[in-house]
Amino acid sequence: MKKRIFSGIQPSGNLHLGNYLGAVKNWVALQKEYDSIFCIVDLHAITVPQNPEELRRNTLELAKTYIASGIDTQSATIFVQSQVSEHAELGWILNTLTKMPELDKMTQFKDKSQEHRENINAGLFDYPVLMAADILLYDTNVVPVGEDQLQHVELARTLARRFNHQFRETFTVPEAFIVKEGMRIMGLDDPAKKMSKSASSELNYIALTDSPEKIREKVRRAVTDSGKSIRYADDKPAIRNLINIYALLDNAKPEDIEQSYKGKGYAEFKNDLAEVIVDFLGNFQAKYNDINDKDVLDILETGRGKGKSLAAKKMEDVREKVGFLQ
Ligand code: ATP
Ligand code: LTN
Repeated sequence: MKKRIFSGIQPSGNLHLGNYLGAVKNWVALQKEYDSIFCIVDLHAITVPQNPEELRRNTLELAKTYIASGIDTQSATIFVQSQVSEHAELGWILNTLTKMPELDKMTQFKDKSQEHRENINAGLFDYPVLMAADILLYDTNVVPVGEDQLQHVELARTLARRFNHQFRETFTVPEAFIVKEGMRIMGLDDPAKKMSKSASSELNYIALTDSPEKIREKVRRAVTDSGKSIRYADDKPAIRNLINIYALLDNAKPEDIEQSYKGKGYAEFKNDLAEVIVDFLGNFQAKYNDINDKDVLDILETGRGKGKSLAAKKMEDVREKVGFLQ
């Protein structure tokens, strides 16, 4: 039997190259080898305020993004988290096994509560427990995510073990899967911070929907390091990040790219990088625009059915073990 992967992204706005290179690209690479479930985590998205109409639109657009990126809708399952109510139910039970200090130390919570000072709600704090429920409901073996999610996967492992210990063997203990180069794509305007869709400046990220003109402008204006040469080195974080993006999109090794720009300047490198991105996103956007809403709704409906049947079975076992009347 194939091992299972499970991952998800929040439908909270335009995806950027960091999301694609850190997450979706790896899903596409892994989907043949694994039984794959890809979720659109709308329950997570509402931990920061969402406009209902936009949330609905973003949910459909994210499903399209998965498909246009190459997720095989015949073999993989794509579904919307809120349509399988077991996620919230298991989340509640896992809450009672989670200790406050385990959530208090989460970097994402610290960052997000800084960003949303006016709305530090209990859901934002509890976010990693719901994520653990997502993962554990499906006996997930492997969770492909960007590096920023490692702490959360670690909590899912802890909760699986804790539940198993307290109530007998129930959950598979999952492992994170992280690709080194894609693990953290940094902001184009600030290579010290990760590329983020909630960044304050548009120059931080390249959205998957950006036009060729916008891409060229953003790459041209991306910050660079001191010096003139194209070097792939830790003390050149800006160029290192740009080389990573180039290498991942071109399926090349960063060292080979460094080699081929020996003696050449930033301008030439940036021009070429912009064209690599324009090409890649041109292809992506053509596929995206080809997908119609009706097909996406059908795919999500099938996904809901598959998700529901797996999750319902798991929850029966959980309820029995916890001591709820069946
Ligand atoms: P925000 O920055 O607004 O919180 P986000 O861009 O981090 O949102 P998420 O929905 O939290 O988006 O992340 C979706 C997936 O993309 C996760 O697996 C995450 O690890 C990955 N990811 C996000 N940003 C990056 C990045 N800069 N580099 C690599 N992977 C990333
Ligand atoms: N927390 C993740 C999104 C997410 C997820 C998951 C990823 C929610 N549930 C389960 C993997 C598995 C994020 O912010 N990127």
